[in-house]
Amino acid sequence: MSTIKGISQSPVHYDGSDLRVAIIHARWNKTVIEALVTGAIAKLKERGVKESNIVVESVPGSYELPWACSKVIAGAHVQANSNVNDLLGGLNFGGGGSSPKPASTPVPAGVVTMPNEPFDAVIAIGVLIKGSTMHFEYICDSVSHALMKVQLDTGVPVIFGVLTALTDDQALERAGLGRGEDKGHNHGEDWGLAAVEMGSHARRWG
Ligand code: DLZ
Repeated sequence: MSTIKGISQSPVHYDGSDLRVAIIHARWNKTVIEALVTGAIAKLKERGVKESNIVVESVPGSYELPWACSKVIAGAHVQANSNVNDLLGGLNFGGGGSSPKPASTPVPAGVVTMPNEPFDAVIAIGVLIKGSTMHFEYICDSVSHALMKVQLDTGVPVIFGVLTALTDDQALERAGLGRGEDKGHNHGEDWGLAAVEMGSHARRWG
């Protein structure tokens, strides 16, 4: 059965060639995170955002995303890799393997100091998958509220790239990695487009 759900395309083609965008991603549930970050970067670049204006940083889990977004927006002394290819190669989960758990300290491939220029938008990417305790509910609730607070407090749009999935399959399908015939849709792509649109709005609306 077809669905009526989903975002409709904007009538305006937003140009990202002048925008700076940060992607902050959690390292829990690596396979899904990698696909989402890759999808977001692909759409940022498709809309003209320059590689040198895309900064990717990671934190252990989704719970850390609001603090990291807030610090990155404030221009804290974070380090960023020199280009997106380094970053993609170095989404940097350490080790390899298929463990859904967070990996060890990121490898600092091509690290440079992030220029202290403002970001037009930040994309916070995490994948929360429900377990057998209440942990999931608490993290979903606090992270979604805190990310909203960060964007309202700072005035910088924060794109809500946090999947809150009840099952592994739900998470995989929302990253275009579904195990069935229908692979699903990569929501990271939507978040990349949303960042360009909201970054453009932020420029116009101040
Ligand atoms: C602890 C935890 C659990 C159980 N599940 C997830 C998850 O599914 N996705 C995710 O991004 N993070 C998870 N975490 C880690 C927390 O977000 C956080 O990193 C730790 O509680 C440390 O503050």
